[in-house]
Amino acid sequence: MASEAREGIRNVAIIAHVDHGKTTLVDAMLWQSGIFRDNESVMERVMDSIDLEREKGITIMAKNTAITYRGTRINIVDTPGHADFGGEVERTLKMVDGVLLLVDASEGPLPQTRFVLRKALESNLPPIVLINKIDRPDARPQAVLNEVYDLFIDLDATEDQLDFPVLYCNARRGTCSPSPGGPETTLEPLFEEILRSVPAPRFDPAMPLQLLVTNLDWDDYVGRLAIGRVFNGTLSRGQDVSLCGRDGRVAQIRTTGLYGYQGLKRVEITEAGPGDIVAVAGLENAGIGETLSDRENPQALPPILVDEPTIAVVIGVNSSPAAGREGEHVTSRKIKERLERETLTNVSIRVEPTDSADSFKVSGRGELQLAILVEMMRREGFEMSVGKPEVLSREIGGARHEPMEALVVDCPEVFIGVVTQKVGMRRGRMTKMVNHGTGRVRMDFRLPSRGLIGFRSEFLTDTKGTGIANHLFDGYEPWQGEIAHRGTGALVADRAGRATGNAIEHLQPRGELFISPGDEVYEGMVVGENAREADLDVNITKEKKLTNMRASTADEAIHLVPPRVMSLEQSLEFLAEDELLEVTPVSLRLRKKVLPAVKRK
Ligand SMILES: Nc1nc2c(ncn2[C@@H]2O[C@H](COP(=O)(O)OP(=O)(O)OP(=O)(O)O)[C@@H](O)[C@H]2O)c(=O)[nH]1
Ligand SMILES: [Mg+2]
Repeated sequence: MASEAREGIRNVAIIAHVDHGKTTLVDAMLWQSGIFRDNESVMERVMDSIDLEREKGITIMAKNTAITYRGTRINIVDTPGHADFGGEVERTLKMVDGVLLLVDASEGPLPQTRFVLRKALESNLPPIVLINKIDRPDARPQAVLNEVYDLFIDLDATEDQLDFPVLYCNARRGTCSPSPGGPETTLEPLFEEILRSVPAPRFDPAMPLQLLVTNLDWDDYVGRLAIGRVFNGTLSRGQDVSLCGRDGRVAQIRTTGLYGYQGLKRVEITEAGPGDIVAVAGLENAGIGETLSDRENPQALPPILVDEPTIAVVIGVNSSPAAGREGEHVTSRKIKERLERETLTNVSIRVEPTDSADSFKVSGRGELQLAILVEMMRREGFEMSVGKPEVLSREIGGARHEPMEALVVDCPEVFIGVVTQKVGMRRGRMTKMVNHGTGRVRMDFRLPSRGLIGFRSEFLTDTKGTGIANHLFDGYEPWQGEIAHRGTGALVADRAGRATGNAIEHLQPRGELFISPGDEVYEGMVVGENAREADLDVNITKEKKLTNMRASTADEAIHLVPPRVMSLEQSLEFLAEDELLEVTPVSLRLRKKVLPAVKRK
């Protein structure tokens, strides 16, 4: 039993629904702790340090930082809010003794608020509730606080847990207040509250060293770094230790470096004790969920369990005629190695072999998570082919069950009809509808995860970009029946060559094209979407017939509709069963699995 407290340290995680302001709050906490010089230029959302995070404006990986407030070191872990990265949040919670739960003052609790709060309450972590973005003109802090109480009650919070402290924040300005509309000050009340209501780390002095690896990082000088929290005992630089694997094996290792955090920097330290969050070098083979322990008396901590994956794609070698021209890593061996490396750092991703030695089944928490992995690989120089995302069904009691989602839609009243109709077509049921009286409504649905594939882009079109849709995995239910996917066929190139303006002009009444004149195509490549249900083989390389009669110049001008350019996620959503997405560092091409037209008939 843990029996002593290590004063002088507090470990907190910041959790919330996507975009509610976690990373922005960390900025303000860093500034006010005096980590940066007054005139230092620091980019916004500085913790979102990965290129893709900055491009997409979302946090993908949990990251830690540390500040010192009145002599106490506060380790802060910023977590991603998007549901697909829920695995990051789950394991982050292992490192901390309390959480800051942020809730947008206008949007209120959303599906991921529920997910992260449930995980925090299950782990008995005391929450500090921060109603953020109180500067929003549509802020409704009092109502949102009531919704937060309801959520706590709904999650069976104990009396103690219901007694949470609340602060009202403007993370962008770095201010907070004890009451809505009250006087705003610096974040000092927040720092004080952390000291008061987050307990100091507790440990058992009789136990040997135990450090749980919860994250991995890379340093160009020292190589792989295992990041985790020391639960018991002490660890010094260059110490001989045991690494207890998830499979029960114990390896003997010598650590070569030990680092703590100070603001955004990693700093060398000589020793770490209970409650410290540190990075350790020298553990080339360490994986997430493993325990670093005493050399003589190794004692593993309970392994990290995260929710099961719900969606899978098949990733294989690029077998198109254009393969090998744009990428550096093209072999199945390279792809396999890369995918396996991913599973070491990302516990919610699984990789399994398939019938073919050239492709692998990769499972994860959602389309975005899988799309991000593919995007990272293409930036590293990989070429690959990716199949249509499929949900993972399960046998339960002899019957086929499928994953379900809770879907929360917020949109203007006028779109109630179209949204309920579209969700209905995807076998969704409305469970609740709240009219805020502001012209917008909030609708809760429950539908099969399958029904969400391709939903987002359609939803945005249907609500003219004004709707907000959020979803969260919500258990399994018996197979809900067929769901029609894409109601349209593909326009498929029937020969190799270069697309011509002439051919595009003649084909564009048939559907929407994805390519421009001069683009290279191959037989079996999908060049557009057919307005009709069936696929149509087309000659996209046809030159204009030369006639004896010169038409007037005005007649010659061709009118081309700009092609539809789809992102990686949109392309994955578009894919039909018999199609693949060809991904290279330069291009995304849709294609038929079977390329020759004669073999597809
Ligand atoms: N008006 C206003 N905007 C805010 C406030 N806090 C954050 N924002 C904005 O909200 C957006 C999202 O902020 P982030 O800090 O990236 O949110 P996050 O919770 O880290 O998002 P994920 O990590 O992707 O879940 C940014 O455009 C911020 O500038 C606030 O107090 N007021
Ligand atoms: Mg963030």
